[in-house]
Amino acid sequence: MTDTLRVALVGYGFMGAAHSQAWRTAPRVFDLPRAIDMSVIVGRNADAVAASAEKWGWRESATDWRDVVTRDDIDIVDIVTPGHSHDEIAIAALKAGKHVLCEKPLANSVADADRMVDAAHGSGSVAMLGFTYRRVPALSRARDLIAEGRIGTVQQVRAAYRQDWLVDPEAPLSWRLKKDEAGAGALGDIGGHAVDLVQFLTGQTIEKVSGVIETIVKERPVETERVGIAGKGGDEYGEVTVDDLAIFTGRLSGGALAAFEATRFATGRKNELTVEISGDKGAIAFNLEDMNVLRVYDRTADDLDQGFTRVIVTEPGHPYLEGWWPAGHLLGYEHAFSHQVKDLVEAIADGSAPAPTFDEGAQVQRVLEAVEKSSADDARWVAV
Ligand code: SOE
Repeated sequence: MTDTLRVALVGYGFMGAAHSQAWRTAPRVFDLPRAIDMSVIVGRNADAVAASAEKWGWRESATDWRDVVTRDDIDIVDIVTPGHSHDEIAIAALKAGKHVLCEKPLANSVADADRMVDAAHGSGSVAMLGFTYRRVPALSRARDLIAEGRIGTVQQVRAAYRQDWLVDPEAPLSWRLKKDEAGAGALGDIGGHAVDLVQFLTGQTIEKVSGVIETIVKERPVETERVGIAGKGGDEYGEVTVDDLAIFTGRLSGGALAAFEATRFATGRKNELTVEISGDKGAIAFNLEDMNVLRVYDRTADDLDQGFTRVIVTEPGHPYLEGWWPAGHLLGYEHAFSHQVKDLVEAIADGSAPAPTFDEGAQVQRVLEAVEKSSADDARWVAV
């Protein structure tokens, strides 16, 4: 391996844009132990991927990931394709000795996820999963506070990821609404974030679940053009094969009960991810729509002074803030992707395993699959 890490990005949709920006920005903002070369971006449509290469700053473009992941001049394969192709691409890249960054979900099924875990274990390479919200500074800070015991014993958890981009029944049948490509609907796409965050923040795993998933609009216009996440539809209709909405309960390994919601039908909620962890000494609360803020409650404070404190997580001492702006100058959605690149590059340089690992990704898939099983059996409790 050279001192420069040469990156291949497989995929060029919404996540392709986010990851490209991070590969470009992270080395400019953070003092990384290795230089980055944005070597090649891969996609099936030659013209479209060439245009993305030009726009986002990749040196070349290619149409076949199989050729690219075995190239001698590539060190890292970053996978941002839909979930159904993650296992094949990641396993081939790991076999070829490459480090892998894979967007969530790890895979569309537990079986595929387990094969990826096996490939990662035997590889000697770094394999990291892109549950990027862990690297929003306010959430990284929340994790530290909980680990330090600031809220005491976790007694109750609420996590809800709410969007509304499918409320319109004419919103087209994009790949995110097809089980064979996306694996699951709201449950897998955004419920997975909620599950990962609760496990990350509490340091506990979800051991059993009970829940219901539902598809509200069962047929939609077939997508004719991909634009953003919603796309454009035509006159032909096709079946929606994933859930629109999931509501479930989980029992954490420490004993607390957690309430989860993942929906694309929360009218008016564009991309609201809320997490609240309540303990016997205090609580933390976070809302992605106000993502620089962490609300912290201290039950040990004087009775007359109690209340949630609105902490603005932009101090240079807060996680990841050392590279950015003076205190109080806010960060946004894209910054966590640069933090992800920073942690990946540092882990490659020092030979450590960056979280989330593929094992953690497979565990999230187990939780999601258990929710599907529970829903199919009248919300019975299902062990993970
Ligand atoms: C679409 O629902 C989506 O882009 C998810 O796929 C992402 O993981 C989430 O960050 C935002 O919403």
